[in-house]
Amino acid sequence: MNLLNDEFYMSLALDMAERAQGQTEINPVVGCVVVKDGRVVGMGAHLKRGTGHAEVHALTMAGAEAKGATAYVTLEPCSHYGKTPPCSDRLIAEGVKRVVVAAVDPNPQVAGSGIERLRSHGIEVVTGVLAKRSERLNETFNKYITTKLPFVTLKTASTLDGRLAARTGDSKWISNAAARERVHAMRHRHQAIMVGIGTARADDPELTTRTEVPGLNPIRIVIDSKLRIDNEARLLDTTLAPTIVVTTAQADRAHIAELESRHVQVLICGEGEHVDLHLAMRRLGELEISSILLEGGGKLNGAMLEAGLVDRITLFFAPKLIGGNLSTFVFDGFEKMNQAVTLDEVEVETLDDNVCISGRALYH
Ligand code: AOF
Ligand code: ZN
Repeated sequence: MNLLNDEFYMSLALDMAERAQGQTEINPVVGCVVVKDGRVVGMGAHLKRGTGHAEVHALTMAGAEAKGATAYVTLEPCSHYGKTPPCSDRLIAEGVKRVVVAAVDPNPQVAGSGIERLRSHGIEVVTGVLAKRSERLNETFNKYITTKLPFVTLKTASTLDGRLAARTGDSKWISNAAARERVHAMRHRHQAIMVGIGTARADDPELTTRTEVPGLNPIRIVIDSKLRIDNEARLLDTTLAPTIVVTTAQADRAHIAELESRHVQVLICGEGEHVDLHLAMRRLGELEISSILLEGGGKLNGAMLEAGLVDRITLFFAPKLIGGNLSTFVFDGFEKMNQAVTLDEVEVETLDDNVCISGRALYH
């Protein structure tokens, strides 16, 4: 990456976008670099929903230098009035000569119209520069803006034989320190974290982000069909982060009232024995939750997988064998191997002696 070309500046813009992952809520992460006569004259990133877009920050920094410059933007400049005015109009008004774009904005309100608008004003537009990297950074946004459903990343930390605890339930620790640190960074990057009631009762987790420097805590979601959550559970302390408990119409009314009095939001999703997970995802989407880190346990992992609701699978393996039957995925299983959920675009990484395997979930 030392050639002075479009990719050189675009990768700088992508680096900025990458560092803002986790802090833009339902908005995408976007970076922008403005270059004039061989010098960077402005840089910016979208940092918070409702505040300036990347282009606005970069153009403001560039000031008069923006005239005749090239702008590198990791996402197609917007063409609509959202919480902020259209970036394409601002680029036109500043007299930018050339715009280089990584990915097209899948938002139906934009979807190519930002690029069209620039071109119709005589601006040269180049698209697709490092597009894959930008699309990967915004995979949660890309799903949410087109479906209004949260993007679900299923994460497990298990032994090599796929167990998430010893047979007594002891699970501290399976993963090494590097893998655990990585999981906390994933919490920072997701808007919400979700567990089943089994895990909530067994581990009494806090589900906060504990990293070397402070990160953002995700909204905690507990799937609790029979409303068995303990009144003393740490998850009910909403001073740390908001908590949503998802249950069914069969749940005890007095218990619901008790949770609500502690500022826990209770969602009724389904009339039957179990939470209707499809409905739960729709309701969580309506609450503007665009990304969920699913941290199990085995039953909820199995149910979410079986329901086809998982988008990315990230599995951390420690080089240990423990036996027993506390598995990372508990469900009846598919009948034939060709029905298996497979991982697409697989990435493998070693973290000291642990291995992380990640990919997009593909259903057949
Ligand atoms: C850009 N540059 O930096 C971002 C863009 O409500 P608003 O005004 O913030 O608009 C949000 C939409 O704008 C979002 O859904 C996406 O389509 C686009 N985000 N566009 O040109 C940016 N963050
Ligand atoms: Zn914009």
